[in-house]
Amino acid sequence: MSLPSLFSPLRIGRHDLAHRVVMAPLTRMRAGPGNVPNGLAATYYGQRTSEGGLLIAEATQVTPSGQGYPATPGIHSAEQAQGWKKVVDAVHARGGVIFLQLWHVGRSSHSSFQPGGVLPVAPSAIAITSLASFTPEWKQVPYETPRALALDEIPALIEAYRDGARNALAAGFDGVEVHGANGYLLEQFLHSRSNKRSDAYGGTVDNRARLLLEVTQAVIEVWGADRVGVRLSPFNLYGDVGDDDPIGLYSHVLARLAELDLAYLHMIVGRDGPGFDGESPPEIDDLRPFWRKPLILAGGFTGESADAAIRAGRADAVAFGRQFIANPDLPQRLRRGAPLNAYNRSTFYGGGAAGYTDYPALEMEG
Ligand code: 8OZ
Repeated sequence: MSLPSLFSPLRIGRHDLAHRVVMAPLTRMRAGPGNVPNGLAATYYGQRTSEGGLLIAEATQVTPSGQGYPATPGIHSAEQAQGWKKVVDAVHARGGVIFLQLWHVGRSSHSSFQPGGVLPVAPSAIAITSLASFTPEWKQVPYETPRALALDEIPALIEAYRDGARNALAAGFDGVEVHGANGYLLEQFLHSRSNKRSDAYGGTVDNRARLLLEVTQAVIEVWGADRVGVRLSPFNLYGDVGDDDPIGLYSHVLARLAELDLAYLHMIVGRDGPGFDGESPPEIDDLRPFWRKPLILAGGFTGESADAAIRAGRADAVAFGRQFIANPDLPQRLRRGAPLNAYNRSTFYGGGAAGYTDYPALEMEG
């Protein structure tokens, strides 16, 4: 089994990749005190590095108010940037390319995470009702009704992403990915179900896309467009988002992002959120005409289906999540057609080395 399309080189922006098996950004909730990535994180990412392979580091809050889960890493303090530098060094030592995913959860938070214990912020004062929130103590509680951001608060939010982008640059990353997916802040602004604003950031698709585009522009000013990617989940409903007309919205978003000359666009094919096991909606391919630069797809692919998607021009690279958790040497295994380790969902979030750095690699063959 050789999977020739998956194992062909690809240039994304400023970087040459040796193959197209990408490690998806994966929340693991194992950061240390101060939400600093610890030594285990350096081991974990180092283990998952292949020569010329792209890793997208887990969603990382750009500001304290952007946190909504326990022990997720940040990129707003010098200590966090130092912790990330150890991760980056471990990946570079093995010849890998690593981007950091810049994150703000918006209303998917709880006042117990917020500085001063205030309510989380959102485009509109609409609570998530289909899910429970975490607290910093790992309790599950109902989501609160968030506070709608005032128009004059939005520039500071954009500056938080810019600062996070600067800190990621100082930590030595190779690029950054703007998290515009999975029901978090930027998707709350994009989708009609969560954005009921009547100012310049709500209403028309132009207005709902404005914050994503302004944040992406600010990040580009730090990094250059050829080291910036954007992740979207056009059909996502997780986190009580969802759009009345996803093709109308995202054809606009992609056309506008295309003007920015990004390194890549990264789209999740599924309808659901973290860990979905469903079928890909065929509509994702309806968006392909609006994006001709490198496209990464993610969501339930196998080596074979990834290779076929690339061969068919549906994608240029494919990101793997759960399989990468359980298989530190996933690219080598896929290339050889080797069996995969099964993943253990109970150790996805929180804890230490178990289910994090103790999945075995294939024994090296002579
Ligand atoms: C799983 C648990 C918490 C957050 C995402 C950042 O889905 C996440 C996430 C995943 O994008």
